[in-house]
Amino acid sequence: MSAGLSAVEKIKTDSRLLRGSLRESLADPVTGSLREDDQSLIKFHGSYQQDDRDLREERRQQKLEPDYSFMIRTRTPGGVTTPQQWLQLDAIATRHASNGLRVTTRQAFQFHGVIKRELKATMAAINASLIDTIAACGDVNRNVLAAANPLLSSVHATVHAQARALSQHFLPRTRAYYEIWLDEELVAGADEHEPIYGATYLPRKFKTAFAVPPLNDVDVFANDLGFIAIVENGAVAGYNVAVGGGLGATHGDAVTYPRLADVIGFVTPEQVIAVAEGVVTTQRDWGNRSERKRARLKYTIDDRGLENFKAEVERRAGFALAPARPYAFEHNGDRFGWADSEDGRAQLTLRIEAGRINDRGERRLLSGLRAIAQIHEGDFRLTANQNLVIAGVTPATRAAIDALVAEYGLDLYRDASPLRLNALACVALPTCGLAMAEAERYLPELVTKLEARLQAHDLLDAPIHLRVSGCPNGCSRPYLGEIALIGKAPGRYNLMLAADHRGQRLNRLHKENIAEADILDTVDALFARYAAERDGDERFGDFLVRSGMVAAKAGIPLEVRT
Ligand code: SRM
Ligand code: SF4
Repeated sequence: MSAGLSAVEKIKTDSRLLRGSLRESLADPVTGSLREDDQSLIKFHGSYQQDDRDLREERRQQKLEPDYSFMIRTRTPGGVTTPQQWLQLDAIATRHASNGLRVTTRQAFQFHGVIKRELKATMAAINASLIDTIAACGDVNRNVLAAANPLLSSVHATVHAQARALSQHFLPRTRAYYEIWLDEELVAGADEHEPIYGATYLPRKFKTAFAVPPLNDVDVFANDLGFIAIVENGAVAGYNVAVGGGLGATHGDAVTYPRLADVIGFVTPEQVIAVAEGVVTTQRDWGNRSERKRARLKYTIDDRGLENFKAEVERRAGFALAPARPYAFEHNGDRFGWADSEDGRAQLTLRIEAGRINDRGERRLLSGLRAIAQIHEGDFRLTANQNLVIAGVTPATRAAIDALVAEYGLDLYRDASPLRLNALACVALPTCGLAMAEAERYLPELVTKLEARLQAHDLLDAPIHLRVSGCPNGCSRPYLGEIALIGKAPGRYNLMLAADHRGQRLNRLHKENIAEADILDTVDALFARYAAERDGDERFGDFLVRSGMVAAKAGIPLEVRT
C-alpha cells in the first residue's frame, strides 16, 4: 500500500472485508471499548463507539476509563417500518438503550448508550425485527432517503420501491456482519468479494436520496446522488439526476465547504441503477483516498470538473443522460396533521422535536406511539426532518389514533409555531464525539426565546426554517437553514442566514462565534425589518437576500439549484 493513503484506507485493506478483530474486541471483558481499528470498522456494521461527554471529566478525575457505549443506526430505506417492527424497536430501546429512540435526519432510528456486552444481543434483536444496520454508517452507500410526505400514494410507493431496490443493490456483499452479529459460520475466503465496492469500499461515506416534487422533504441537493421524480400523467416517467451534494466542512479550513448537487440529466426508472453504479464506481476510482476531509464526491467533482465526471458516468452506465426535465420545489419541510390519500386511507404527520422519542413530562412519545402501534394497520414513516408519519390509517382506526395522540401529548403539531415545527437539531452532546456545542438539548429553549422575539414583531406565524448543529459537520443540514447556528465552542455559534426554504440555496456566515444574547439581538433586528419591509408572503431567507441584508457578506455565491 502506498504511503499516501489515509490510515482508514489501511484499516479497510487489512480488514478481510470488514471483519478486523471485531470478535476479539467484543469478547474482551477488561474494557468497554473496542480496539482502535475496530472502532473504524464497526461503523460499516451500523454502530459507533461513543462515550458520555457529560461524565468525561468526572471519570478522568476518578481515574476511570470514559463511560463507553455504542450508538446503533438502522438501515431503513425511506424510513418505513411496520407497527410490529415499531414495537420490536421500542422494546429493544427500552431494554438496551438509554433515552428512547432517535429519529435521524436520514430516516433512520438511532439507539444510544448500548454497552459493549449488550451490543451483540441488541444487533441480533434488531435483525429479528427484519431490520438491519448494514452500511448505515461507513464508507459505503448509506440509508437511502425517499420522500415521506405522501401527496400521491401510488407515486410515492413507486419511488419508495425504487429507493429500496437501490439500497439493496449497493449493500456490501461481505458476510462479516452475519458472522459477527448473528453467529453465521465463517465464510471469509478466496471467492468472497465486493463486486461494486472492491476490498477498500468507497473513499468516504456516500448518500443517496429520492425526492418527489413539489416537496423537497429529503433535501435532495445535500446528497452525493439525488433522484428527482418527474411525474407525468400521474406516473413516474423517470428522474432528474443530481450529483455532488454534501454539507460537511471544517471551521477555518477553506478547502472544505458545503456544496449543493448539480442536476446533470434525466434517466428512466430502468436506468436508475446503472447510472447510480456509474456514479458510485467513478467516485470509488477517482475519489481522494489520502485526505478524508477532501474525499467526498463533491470534491471529486470540483477537482475533476462536472462535465468530465458526467462523461465518465455515462461511459460506465453505457448510455447518455437525456436533458433534465422541468420540476419545481415548494419547500423542504414536512406537512403536519391529517391528510387523505388516494386509497381512502389517511396519514397523520406528527412533530417529533429534534427526533427524540422518549417519555418526558406530559409528552409521552414512546408510550403513546407504542399504544398507536398496537392498533395501527398501516405503517410508520420517518421523515428526513426528524418527524413521523403514521401512514395508511384506516377509517376504522382514525378516531382511536386521534384519542391516543391527545392522551399521550403527541399533539405538538396542533399548536406549535411554524418555527418550532420546522426546526432541526443534530444530536450533539452528550453522545457525539465531534460536538463543540449543544444542539438537540438546546433547541427547545432556543426556540422559545426566538418565539418571544418573533411575537414582538407579530411574526409568530412566519414559517421560518431554523437549524442547529453542534459542529460544522452539518448533521441537521444547517447550511440549508434560513437561520442556522453552527457550534463553535460551548455556548458559542456561527450564525448563518438566508438559505431558501426549498433546499436550493445555501446560507452564508453572518456573524462568527457569538453567544446567545448576540444571536437573539441580531435576529431581532432582522425580524423588525422583515416585519416592516417584506413583500407579501415573501419568506425570511428570500427577504434577507432581496433586501441585500446578507448578500454583502456572502462568502458563498447566491446560488439556487434548479
Ligand atoms: Fe452526521 C458524523 C449524527 C446526518 C454529516 N453524524 C456524525 C456522527 C456519527 C459523529 C461521529 O462521526 O463521531 C454523529 C453521531 C451523533 C450521535 O451521537 O448520534 C452524527 N448525522 C448524525 C445524525 C444522527 C444527526 C441527527 O441528529 O439526526 C444523522 C444520522 C443520519 C443517518 O441516519 O444516516 C446525521 N450527517 C448527517 C447529515 C445530513 C444528511 O445526510 O442529510 C450530514 C450532512 C450531509 C453530508 O453528509 O454532507 C452529516 N456527520 C456528517 C459529517 C461530515 C461529513 C463530511 O463530508 O464532512 C460527519 C463527520 C465525518 O463524517 O467525519 C458526521
Ligand atoms: Fe455531532 Fe457535529 Fe453531527 Fe452535530 S453536526 S451530530 S455535533 S458531528
